[in-house]
Amino acid sequence: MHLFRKIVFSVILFLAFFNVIAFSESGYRLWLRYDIISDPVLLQKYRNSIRGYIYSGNSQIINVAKKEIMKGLSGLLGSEIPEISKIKNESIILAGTPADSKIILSLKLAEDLKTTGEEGFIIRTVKYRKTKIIVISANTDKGILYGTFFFLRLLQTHTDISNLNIIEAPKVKVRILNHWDNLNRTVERGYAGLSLWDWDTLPDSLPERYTDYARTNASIGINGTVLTNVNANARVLTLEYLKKVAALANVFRPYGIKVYLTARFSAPIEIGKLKSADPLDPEVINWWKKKIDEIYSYIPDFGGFTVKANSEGQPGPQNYNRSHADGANMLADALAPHGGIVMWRAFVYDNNIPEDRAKQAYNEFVPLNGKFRNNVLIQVKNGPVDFQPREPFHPLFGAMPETNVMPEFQITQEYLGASVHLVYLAPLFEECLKSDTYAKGNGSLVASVIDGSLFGNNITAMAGVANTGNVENWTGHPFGQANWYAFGRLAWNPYEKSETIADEWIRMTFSNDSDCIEPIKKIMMQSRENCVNYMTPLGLHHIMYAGHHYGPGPWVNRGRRDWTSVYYHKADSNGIGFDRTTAGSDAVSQYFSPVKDIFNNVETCPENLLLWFHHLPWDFKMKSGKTLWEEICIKYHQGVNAVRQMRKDWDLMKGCIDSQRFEQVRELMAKQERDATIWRDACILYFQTFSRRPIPAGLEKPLHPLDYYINHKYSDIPGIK
Ligand code: GCV
Repeated sequence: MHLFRKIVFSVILFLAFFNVIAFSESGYRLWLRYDIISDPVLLQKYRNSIRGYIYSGNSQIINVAKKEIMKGLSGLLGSEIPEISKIKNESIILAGTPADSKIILSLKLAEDLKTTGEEGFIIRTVKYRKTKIIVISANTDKGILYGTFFFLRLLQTHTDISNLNIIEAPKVKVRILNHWDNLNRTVERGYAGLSLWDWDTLPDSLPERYTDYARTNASIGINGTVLTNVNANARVLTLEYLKKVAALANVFRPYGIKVYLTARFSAPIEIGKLKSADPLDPEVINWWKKKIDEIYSYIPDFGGFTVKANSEGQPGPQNYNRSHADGANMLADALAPHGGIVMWRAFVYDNNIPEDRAKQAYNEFVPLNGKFRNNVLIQVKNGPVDFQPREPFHPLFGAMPETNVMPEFQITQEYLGASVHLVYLAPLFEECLKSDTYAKGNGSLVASVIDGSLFGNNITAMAGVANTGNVENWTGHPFGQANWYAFGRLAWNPYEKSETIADEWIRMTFSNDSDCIEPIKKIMMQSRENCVNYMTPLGLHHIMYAGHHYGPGPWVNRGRRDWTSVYYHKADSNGIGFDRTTAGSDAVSQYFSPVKDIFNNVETCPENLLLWFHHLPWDFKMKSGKTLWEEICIKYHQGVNAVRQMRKDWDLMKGCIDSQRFEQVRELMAKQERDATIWRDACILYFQTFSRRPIPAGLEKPLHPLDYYINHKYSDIPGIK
């Protein structure tokens, strides 16, 4: 290294070790920060093990993998690591497919590579001549790219790399973000600024952020992105927009990411000037075929469509008395010759049907089991209502054995505090994925439905509604980044543990110091339960402020019945909760036994879902010995107290991370406590109008009367009007 650079580098290192300078960081780099390894002993070990790299192959993907290893190594090891052309005696990284590298071919990895498929990889320490080298190999260049990011993660998380033997392959084929982004750059349920896609300046202007978006996603294995809102605008399918979409696809392609769009079902009328959008009308069929051929002429690897049809006012096949299968199959047939897929959403419910909303998707879709084409997936939200802080898993998981079913998780925090509340969502995702559906007896986890292992599906997928926007740190709340990260990691491996994911993320995003990791992990791991407690404890759900869903609104009783809170909590002078037992709406019967029986029986129903399934008297005796009313009050208080504790715990993290992100989180936590308290007091006061019981002794009294909360406006919350 040049002497001057060496000196500068040593000074920085010295200052960093002694925490002399309060680094400030915007968060833009997410978990790909690649700052120098802070442990000098480990740094030296890594330097000794990596003296150069060779990447065989010459595709766009290999080129970006090479760029990444160069960037990653030079940052993490603090000096440029040379790309070399031949191995002499040094420790190096050798990356490539057996087809591209004779040395790798000679290593006889063929057996292991049989298990890694199109996107998996092997990372192995092998002896080559007289020295140890690290091999990253795969069947495809994409596998090499994923292996590269995985390897860098090992360094970022300070893992011992002296004897590596890693074989990885994704368990889910399509790992995809859904952007609810509109063409005018507003984002439905977006709390992090405007849409990332600047449609006005596309296709000519391609800012670096597009590439960083692709890099970031590739680093966690995300391989698809639906650019547009499911409440779709047909205009994105016009030539003007297809050129813009193609420009984005060109940026994303080298990172293994395909673009997808939302298809507005009435597009043949709106932009095709047809009279109908009937999926069985030959003119309509032909219009879509031509449109799809046109899309592929601009974007040869276009992924396909996500469709919201006959849901919340969106048009769909039922407008023509056709079924969801008729609609989905019509699009699927036109996409099939190009290898495209349809992700058809099952988020359907109708206020005119007097049936429990939680039952409607199952009722509509189960009769269609087996009627969808092979390239159709039914996209099912994790729970039967709508991304609540806690819901039981959706009964459609396991109920359509001859249909491809994929989950949709919400990364953006529509119902969990937007970009203000620190809520780590991986435990919520994990709770759903690890639920046992019993569809084929004990051990039929949701994860096994969606990875295709339970029913042997030909195609598998997992979607997450993105929380990204054009704010500097991408997600608004610095911890919102963890939810994006966790989604990607769980889509790659739905059996992964949320705690492991948190550990990785903290190390890469904040610090590898265990004094920082453990307290931050504790904050993250408890945060979802805290949120449930101060918003919707014991199975309460959908009692949010009408429209924006940020604050409490248990009193909401106007407008569409199935959008009111009173529809869901059913509080009255006798008690509270939605009776979905066999004696009530019978939603429990949509689950396989014994899940059905467990939920149905008040004695065995998990208390955290009690009021989801049961309407119970205020004096119902809980396991704690308290009455239901007392327990509700206690839970709301526990939620707020936990946020207070979290603030104290965070304050101790000063010095662990840069001052900018530290202060930002600190300020957000203050708001979170304020608004969690509003949730607590508003809900307790409102429910007290029915329970007519005192708030148990020892609990804080509400700060204001109920009216104050009913009239409260949330003026300082990004994305909330
Ligand atoms: C994109 C909920 C949200 C809507 C969203 C809808 C959906 O109802 O409030 O904003 O629309 O879900 O998932 O389609």
